[in-house]
Formats: sequence, C-alpha cells, structure tokens
Amino acid sequence: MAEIIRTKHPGACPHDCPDTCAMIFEVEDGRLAGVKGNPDHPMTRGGLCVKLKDYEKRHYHPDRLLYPMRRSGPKGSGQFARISWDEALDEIVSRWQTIIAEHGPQAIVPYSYLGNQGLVHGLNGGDAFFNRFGATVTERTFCGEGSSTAWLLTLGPTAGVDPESFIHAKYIIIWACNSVSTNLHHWHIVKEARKQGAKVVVIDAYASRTAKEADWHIAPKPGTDGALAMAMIHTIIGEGLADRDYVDNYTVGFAELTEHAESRTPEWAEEITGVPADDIRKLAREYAATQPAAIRIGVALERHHGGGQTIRAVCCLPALTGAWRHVGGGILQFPVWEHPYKFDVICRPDLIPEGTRVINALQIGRALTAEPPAGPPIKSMMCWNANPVTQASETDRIVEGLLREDLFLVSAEHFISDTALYADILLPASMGAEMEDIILSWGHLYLTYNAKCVESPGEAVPNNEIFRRLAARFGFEEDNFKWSDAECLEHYVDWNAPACQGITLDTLRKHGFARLNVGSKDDRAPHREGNFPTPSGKCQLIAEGATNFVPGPFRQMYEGFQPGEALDPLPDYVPPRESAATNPELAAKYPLNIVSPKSHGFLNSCYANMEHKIQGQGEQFVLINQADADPRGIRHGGKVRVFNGRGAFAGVARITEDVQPGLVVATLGYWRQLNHGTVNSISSAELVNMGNAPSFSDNLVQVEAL
Ligand SMILES: Nc1nc2c(c(=O)[nH]1)N[C@H]1C(S)=C(S)[C@@H](COP(=O)(O)OP(=O)(O)OC[C@H]3O[C@@H](n4cnc5c(=O)[nH]c(N)nc54)[C@H](O)[C@@H]3O)O[C@H]1N2
Ligand SMILES: Nc1nc2c(c(=O)[nH]1)N[C@H]1C(S)=C(S)[C@@H](COP(=O)(O)OP(=O)(O)OC[C@H]3O[C@@H](n4cnc5c(=O)[nH]c(N)nc54)[C@H](O)[C@@H]3O)O[C@H]1N2
Ligand SMILES: [Mo]
Repeated sequence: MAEIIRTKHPGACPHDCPDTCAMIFEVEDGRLAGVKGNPDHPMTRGGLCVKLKDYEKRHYHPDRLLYPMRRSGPKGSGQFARISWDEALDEIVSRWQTIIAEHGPQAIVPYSYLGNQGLVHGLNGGDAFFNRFGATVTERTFCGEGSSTAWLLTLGPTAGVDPESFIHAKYIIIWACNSVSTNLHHWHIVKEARKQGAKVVVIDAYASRTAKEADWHIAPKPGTDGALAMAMIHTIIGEGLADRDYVDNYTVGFAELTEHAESRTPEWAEEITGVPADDIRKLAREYAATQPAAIRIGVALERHHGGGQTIRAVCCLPALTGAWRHVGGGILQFPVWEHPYKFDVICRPDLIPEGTRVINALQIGRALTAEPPAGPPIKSMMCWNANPVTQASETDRIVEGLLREDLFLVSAEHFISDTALYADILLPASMGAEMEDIILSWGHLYLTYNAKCVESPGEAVPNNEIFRRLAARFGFEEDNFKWSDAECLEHYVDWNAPACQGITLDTLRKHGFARLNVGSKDDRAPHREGNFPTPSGKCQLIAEGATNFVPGPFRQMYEGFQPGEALDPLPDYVPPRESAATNPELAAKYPLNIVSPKSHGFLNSCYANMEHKIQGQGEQFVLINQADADPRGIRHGGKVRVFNGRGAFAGVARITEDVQPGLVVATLGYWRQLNHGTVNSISSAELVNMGNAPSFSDNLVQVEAL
C-alpha cells in the first residue's frame, strides 16, 4: 500500500473573532485532514478553540452547499434544484438588468458582514463590485462602530495597549468582554499576568465564564456602565488620585470633566447600577493606585443607547491616572488601527456614484417591509458572509421581507443558513483551506497568512471569484476585477508602511504570520508622552465638535458620509432606552432586561447547525433568577417562552444566581430552522446614540412557562 503523505501549510482562522489564530493545515491526499494551532505564534500558542479544532469537519460536512441551486418550491420551503454556474450567473444578470431598467441600480442591495475576515474574500470583498455597480450602500454597524467612534474621538486611531503587554499589568479590568469564550488567546495572557500578581476584575451584567474566573466580579445592571465609569472619574478626581502631571501635559478638558463629574457620585451611581457605592470607590482607588493598570473593553459595552458615551468615559480613565506611562498600562479596543491595510483600494469608495442612498444593515427588516427607504424600492438583495435572519434584530420583519414574492434574493453560502433558506439563487462558496488570503485581525498586532492548500469540493468558488465572474458579465474594466487573489494581496496591504518593515508577502507566505513593526510587547508604551493621534495630539477628555460617528472600514468606506449628529463633547451616563427607569409603561408589560451575548460553542451562527457542536454547546437556554422564576411558575429545566412586542423565542430555563433579579440571559447563534425563534426575534433594530451601533443589550421582555 502506498504511504500516505501528510503535508503542512500555513493557515489562519477566517472567523469573526479578535484572535485570528495562526493555524497549520494538514493535507492528505488532496483533502484537509486536520488543523492545529501554530505553536510558534505568541498568541495562538498551538491552541485552537472548541469551534475550530476540527475545522475539517466543517469543510466536508454532508450539508455543505456544493453546487449553484435555484429555488424550486415556495420561498422558505427549502426546495432547491441544482443548476450550472452559467445558468446561475445568467439568471442573476438578467434579473438585475430588468430591475435596473425599471428602477435603477439602487434597487439592488448588497448585504455582507464578517463571516470571513479575509482582506480578499471577507467583509469588503464585494464592496468594489457593488460600488461600481451603483447599488445602494449598506452600512455595516453590527460590531464595534459605537466603540470605534468613542475610541477615535478620545484617543484617535491608536492600537492602544498591546494585548500581549497585558503580561506586565498588575491590575486588569475586563469590561463587558467574555474573554474565556470570545477572546481565548488573550485570556491566557491575563491568566499569566495574574500568576505574576495582577488582580483581575471583570465587569459584566452576569456571571459569565470569564466573570467566574475573576478575582472580583462587578455586576452593574445592563446598560448602566456609564454611571459606573463616571463615578470612577468622580472618585479619581475628587480624591486627588489623578496623575496631575500626565493630565496637564497630555490631555484636554480636565477642568470641564472635573466640573461635569462633580455630581456623578458613587451614591448616585449605586442608584442606577445597583453596584454598592463603596465598591465603586474601592474599584476607583485600586485602579488608580495599582500600576500598570490595563483595561480590555468588549464590543458588548456599546450595545445600549448610551454605549458610546460609556466607552468615552472608560477611555478617559488611563489618561486620568497616568496608566499610559507604563508598559502594560492603558486600554485596548481594536488594535486594527495600526494594521496597514489599504481599504481605499479594497473598497473603491471612489466608485460610488454621488448621492447614492445608504441603508443600515441592522435595519434591513424595516427597509424590506414597513419602512422602505426613500428612493427606488428594494427589488433584490445579494447576501454573502452574513446571516441576518439569525444575527440582525427584529427577525420577524426580516423574514417577512425575505418572503416578498417581488424580492430576488441571491445568497452565497457554505450552508443553507436561516437567510439562504429564502434565496432564489444559491451560490456555493469556498471555505478556509480552499483559498489564499491574509486574514485581518482586530485582536492582535500580527499579519496572518492563509494558504490555499486544497481544492474546493463540488463547484464551490471563493467569494472574490464570484465577484470577478459577475464583474466580467457586467463588463467592469477596473483593475480590481481582474486581479488574481495573489495580486489582490500585493495591492491590499501597504507593504511600504513602517509597520511592514522587514515583512514581504513572500516571507509571510513562508512563516504564516508576522508581527507588525510597532514595538515589542516588553517596551511598548505608545502614549507614555502623550502622542495621541487626535486633532489636539492629546487624550480628548473633552472632544469639541464631537459627532455621533466617525466612518471606518467596517461600516463601509464611503467618502460621501455626512458627519453625524452633534454630540455632548463630554462623556456621561446616557440611560438605556428600554428600562424601568426610562420607559415604565413598557416595563410594566415586559419587566425583564435581556442580554444576548455570544455562545461559547458557536461562532455567531456558524457551527450551530453541526450536531456535535450543538451537543457541546447545549440547547438554547434562558438564565433566570429564582426571584423571577417563582412568581412565573418556571422550574429549572422547564420550557419557557421569551417575548415582547417584536417577537418571541423558546428556550429551557436555568434557574441560577449567575443572573441578578430582573435580568435574563440567552446566548446567540442558534438556528431558527432548528429552534422556535432566536434571541433576535425580540431585539430592537433601534440604533444607539453613537456609531449607529446595535442595541442588543437594551431590550425588555417577559418570560412565561410553556
Ligand atoms: N465563542 C465565541 N467567540 C466569539 C464569537 C462567538 O459568537 N462565539 N463572536 C465574535 C464576535 S463577532 C465578537 S464581536 C466578539 C464579542 O465578544 P464580547 O465583546 O466578549 O461580546 P459578548 O459575548 O457578546 O458579550 C460579552 C459580555 O458582555 C456582557 N454584557 C452585555 N451587555 C452588557 C452591559 O451593558 N454591561 C456590562 N457590563 N456587560 C454587558 C455579556 O453578559 C457578556 O458576558 O466575540 C467574538 N468571538
Ligand atoms: N442578539 C445579538 N445579536 C448579535 C450579536 C449579539 O451579541 N447579540 N452580535 C452581533 C455581532 S458582534 C456580529 S459581528 C454580527 C455577526 O453577524 P453575521 O456576520 O451575519 O454572523 P454569522 O452568523 O457569522 O454569519 C456569517 C455567515 O457567512 C457565512 N460564511 C462564512 N464564510 C464565508 C465565505 O467565505 N463566503 C461566503 N459566501 N459565506 C461565508 C457563514 O456560513 C454564515 O452563515 O451579529 C450581531 N448580532
Ligand atoms: Mo462582532
């Protein structure tokens, strides 16, 4: 028998996650036989998460979409028949041409997100095509636009503290981030820092896996963190704990912030947050006194109406205490700001016709039904790298929209997802090991390369090839549409940038990853002497002229974006929209707050259709406190229905002290096709007051036993 040879190739996890793990693909006989974490990578360290560790099973899953298909039954029935690529493309082109003739290209809406994080096949992969096409621009503010706006207003486009420098910290605050599940490869650095004496504080609405491992878990009511942060500012300034020398030299607005924070006492914050005033004082004192002190904020902090202003307040803390002076001191959001990607080349915002309308992806349900945007009707949508039916808010409306007989839906996918289920044409997309790319990271300071090492099964093709084929049919002549994937990589990274010094595409291909040339984790203190990339060059405690968003690559590169609405230039507590305090009428009907964070065992909705992953994660649960369960006749393990005016979903009750009275928690990702509704059936599509971010932590519900 011939010996079976296993070859190894550099890979990068393509999923939407800060870790962007460097992997090793193992190939046998032309098939992906296994994946390992790259042991040489300082963050991945040979480990992969429970989702990815058998990635080959996803590649060869029996349900994988392998051929183009056309709908052969009623919309949503799941009946499809195989067609050829030519037939699929012919149909798309002819349907779109008919729509263009009648309504113009803006009647067609692109819909994508971070199902794949590659520079070539990821988030921005179709932007150049649809911008050239003249389609409606869909702004993507799912994740991090509120926090990015707050960050840019306060600190500018800095990577902040290097996640690896946390090893030097002696006081670590993890704020609304469930690292053990969502940022695993940062968590082991935090654990090591703790071994070396750091105290780890987790601020989370409930006892998440991460909160349970902390030295101290602080549990504010959801959406009230702004009050907690303002009371910390009050205490730090009022008790003379501020580093006056740092403040005088490297910040603007200290006098205004001092005055503003005067009434934001810990007692005031206790009323709002439910956190005892003495705990707030203790937190502020310990944070100010222990250096280096590092804060890691999670995306979840932005998900209520005042999320942006909350993050502004938190971003002020390390400048007030001078934490930036130290290696391992400061704050971390998305280090992506120092990655040298050429988004203008990738997205080609210059191709967008002037005056093109913009709709928000989170509000697609409204746009497709009751609240169509001004301009031509939406007659077609193309969806790739995204699954709005499970992931976007107001699901029932989205489904209602996708069921419209006059809407032509094209879906490029790996599986018949909850969204693809409603497609008219399905296009099979390639997976990780089947296409070359550099995978973007928003959680570390490395470039990470992904080799193509196996052929796609069936007739699947990479996203970029789908857009190349469509561009050719429409006769688009720009270079973008002619570059091979490898040529794209040459053009999409600024290889001459100082951050790329010593790195070439060839060295990256060989080594799989490369640390950007931005200083070492052991001596990097980027704001030791100010140097904030803001208009003032200082940390902007007051941000004069602040508006409610700053456009960035995630939302859509678009030069034509109007500046947002004017915003309070000082950070403050802005209450949630849905709470007993702000909307008592609604709270009388729907008295419980709900938070719907990520599932440990799924990656957004990915993997939530794979039997063994569902077994690992367990069925959709609803965490509820005994005090809320008893009066509702809910018992542990019993079925419950969670509902409000927007919709309902079902789950299994888990009665636990992990959630405080008044709060329920149900995690995200479960497929609607396999469950009764999903968490997003109840979530509102209202955008928060900064960055048009989603309001997933700002929803009231009622729960009943079934
Ligand atoms: N396993 C796994 N990992 C993932 C993902 C996944 O789906 N599964 N998704 C990836 C993506 S896209 C992202 S954006 C990141 C997100 O990663 P995180 O930023 O960690 O986001 P979440 O898990 O949604 O929420 C984190 C924690 O915030 C808490 N929280 C929610 N609202 C509030 C609030 O108002 N105040 C406070 N103090 N806490 C609050 C939740 O209870 C939760 O424990 O994770 C990435 N990694
Ligand atoms: N309630 C609630 N809702 C949330 C959140 C929450 O915490 N709570 N989190 C929000 C956040 S932070 C985010 S980032 C969004 C994520 O929202 P989405 O990005 O829509 O989430 P995914 O479920 O990952 O959907 C990605 C889809 O792309 C497909 N895909 C993956 N790779 C490829 C590829 O290479 N080509 C093609 N064509 N398809 C591919 C996958 O199969 C999957 O169906 O969800 C948001 N929704
Ligand atoms: Mo996200």
